[in-house]
Order: sequence, then structure tokens, then C-alpha cells
Amino acid sequence: MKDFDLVIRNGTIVTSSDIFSGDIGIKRGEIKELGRNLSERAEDVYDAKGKYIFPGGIDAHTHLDMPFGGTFSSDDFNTGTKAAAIGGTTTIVDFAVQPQGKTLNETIEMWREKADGNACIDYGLHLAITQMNDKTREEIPQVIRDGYSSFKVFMIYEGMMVDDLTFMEVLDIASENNGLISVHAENPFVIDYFTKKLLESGKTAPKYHEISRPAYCEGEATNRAISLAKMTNAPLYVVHCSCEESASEIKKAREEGFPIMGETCPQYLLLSRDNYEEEGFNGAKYVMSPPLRDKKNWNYLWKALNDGVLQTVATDHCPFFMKQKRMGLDDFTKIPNGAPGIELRMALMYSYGVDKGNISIEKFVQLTSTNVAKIFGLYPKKGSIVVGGDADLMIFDPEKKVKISKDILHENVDYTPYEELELKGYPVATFSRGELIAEDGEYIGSENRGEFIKRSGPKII
Ligand code: DUC
Ligand code: ZN
Ligand code: ZN
Repeated sequence: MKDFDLVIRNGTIVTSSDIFSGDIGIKRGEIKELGRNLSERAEDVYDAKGKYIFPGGIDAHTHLDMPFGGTFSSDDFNTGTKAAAIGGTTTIVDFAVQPQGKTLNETIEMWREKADGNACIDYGLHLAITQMNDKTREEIPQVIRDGYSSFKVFMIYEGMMVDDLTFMEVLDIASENNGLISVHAENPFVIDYFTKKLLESGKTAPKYHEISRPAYCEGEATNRAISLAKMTNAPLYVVHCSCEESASEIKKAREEGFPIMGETCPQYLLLSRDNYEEEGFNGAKYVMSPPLRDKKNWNYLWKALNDGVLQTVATDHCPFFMKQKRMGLDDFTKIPNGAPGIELRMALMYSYGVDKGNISIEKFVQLTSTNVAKIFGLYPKKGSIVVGGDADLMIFDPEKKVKISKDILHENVDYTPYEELELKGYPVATFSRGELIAEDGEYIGSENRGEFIKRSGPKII
């Protein structure tokens, strides 16, 4: 009986704080040893010469099989997690959104039915709370104990949004019980006001989506969300910061010593409002909320990542086919909000982050994996390369050049917002709990092997 089921040898191992060359010895899905010359003690060997070995990506913001705007996002837990795996992501945390009239436990049941036995990588669930009542009050501590340790509130969207009172109560009860609250911060009144004016003057094209919700609409809501968190002594995580107006609110609160954290996404670092000008109805590809912003925000957001103002990069993966987007052909408000990104996050952040000199290689690991694991109660089982941790690993070829096209991707959707962007560096293999599940752009793991992960409380970073 050999010591290891598998040794990954000769790679350059990169963690959130170190780079070293060596071998990784794996047994029953866990990392058992980090060292040199481990191959002879292994049943099986994978040679990673010339490659980086990173902790598998953790994407804490996905919407798989999600009802939205009269349709459903087009990747389900099977197709979406396969695409994620090919792209080097080994864990997701998806949003279970409480339907009106349903309890949190009923919501969990609905989302576990979508995910269990379908997902191909490990997954957790955040609970998006849409109503506060005695039942919700009673359930919050119980669901945290059951491993659903993070919540979301939407400040916009009919049927999902909560008012400040409910928001405060969620902050209060969840934080008292060691849960973390995240927020989609936009001001619905601002959006309604501008939308009405735009539609009344016949401005119905996709580009008006962005004009209807300017950067201050996000900045104001972020400020308000942070103020509510301050008053309830709750930590807060602001999802998908798209611009200086929201990120600067987080910066200010952190400088004052408050436990406020934030996320951005590749689309806000690499794409801009100029994309809404693409011909015909193509601007609809980029209709997401918050919308793409002026390019001048890119530098601010990279700096915010470098300075620790924002701690993570997630995707907000919420794909819709162009056929679904065409529901809003004559009215931008009817275009389902969202865009794909789950497969490309790691490669985009390496190419446009590390390779272009915007972030260090250790920062890349922090943003895409380690910090995410810490904030969402997955660390150190996930998010690091450490003895005792899960062998969730991305093998990455830093020299591989790829021109992005939807034809090379596996997301269940007919476009990518990143078409034609050039990449230097691409994932070539992905291991999940020691199993080789993706290689050279193909999913090769066993079907439906993903496991639900019970998460513990947040680490505030
Ligand atoms: N934003 C999107 O673009 N899609 C889904 C939900 C969200 O907040
Ligand atoms: Zn959102
Ligand atoms: Zn989202």
C-alpha cells in the first residue's frame, strides 16, 4: 500500500503568501504531504513541470438555474459546474433566493433539489432573504448552524428587495449568530425614476439600462447599507462593486475600523459602458446589474484590490441566451439581467491581473480563492494548499496563449462578453478532492460528484 493515491510533481506551487517548487502528496482527496521526491510513494503521478499549481478557484457569486425576469438563467448546476471546473474553479457558493411565501427551510429544499446530484464540483449556498417574519427570525440561527452561514439582501428587484427595516433586522439577527450578510446595493427609486423618463421619451435600447442606474445609484445604496451595518454592529460584504462610487464607501468604512468587505468581478475590471454601443441588439449581452461603467473606474478597482479595500473577485455568473435577452427587444427593462463568466474568471484574472502587472501572483490566489474561503467559512479545507486541506487544485500553464471565443467555452449560453480578448496563461487541468476532473478544455470527472459543503462563520479580513 503506497502512501499516496496521487502525487502531483515538479510544479511551482503558489499560495496566498508563498511560491515554491515541489511535489504534492494526496490521499483520499486530501493533501497529506508537501515535499520533494514523493513520486515513488504514489500509486499515480501527474507531472506539472513548467506549470503553476494554484488552489482551486472559489467563486462565491453564481446564479445557476435561477428564476429571473420571467425566465431562468441558462446554466444549471450540472452545466455551470462543469464549465467552472474546466476553468479551474473547484467550489462555488450559489444564491438560494427565498420565494415570496416560502420559509428559509423550504428555500433550502428547493435549491438543494437543483444542486444535489447535479453539481460536479463542491458547492455551498447563501440564502437571499426576501421577507422578515417570525418564522424567518426563528430560522436564521438554525440555518447558520446547518452550514448556511451567509445571507444576501437585495436592495432592488421586485419580489426580492427588502426595505431598510428588514435589512437591519437581517443584519442584527444574522451577525448575532455569527452569520455574514452580503448586499446587492442599488437604489430602486433612482432606477424607477430614470427608467420612467427614458421609456416615456422612447429610449428603449439596451444602452439605456446603464443610463437608468448611474454610479451614484450604487454609491448611495452602498453608503446606506454600510450605515445600517455600522448601527447594528454587523459585518457586511458588498457584492459586485462596479465603480469608485461604491468601492470608496467601503474604503472609508474600513479606514474607520468597520468590518466591511467587498467584491468586484472581471467584467467591471475589463469591460465598460462602451460595450452597450455595439451594433444592433448586441448591447443586451452586457445588460447586468450593476451595469458596466466608464473605463475610468478600472484603475480605481485594481487599486482597491491591491490595497485590500476589496478582498475578492467573483463572477456573478448569470447567463441568458440571446433568445432570452430578446424578451427586451423593445424595452431594456425586460432584458433579463446577467452575463456568463464562470469559466473564464481564473484565466482573465491571471492574464489581465498577474501577466499585465496589475496584481502579484500571491494576490491572484488571495482574490480568487484564499480570501473567499476565509470570508465564507470554507478555510482551511478549501482555499489553500496545505496539509489536511482538500486537494482542490488548478494546474495552470502561464505560457499558453488563447484567444477567447464562445466556441472554446462550455457555459450553456450562445455568447461570451469576453469574445476576442487575448489571454496569456490558461488552466490545463483541475483536481477536485484529488480527482482529475478537467483536462485541456474537457470535463473528464465523474458525473454529479460535487458535494454540499456546510460552511462555518466568516473570518473578517
Ligand atoms: N444581477 C444580475 O445582473 N443578474 C442576476 C442578479 C443580479 O443582481
Ligand atoms: Zn446582485
Ligand atoms: Zn448576483
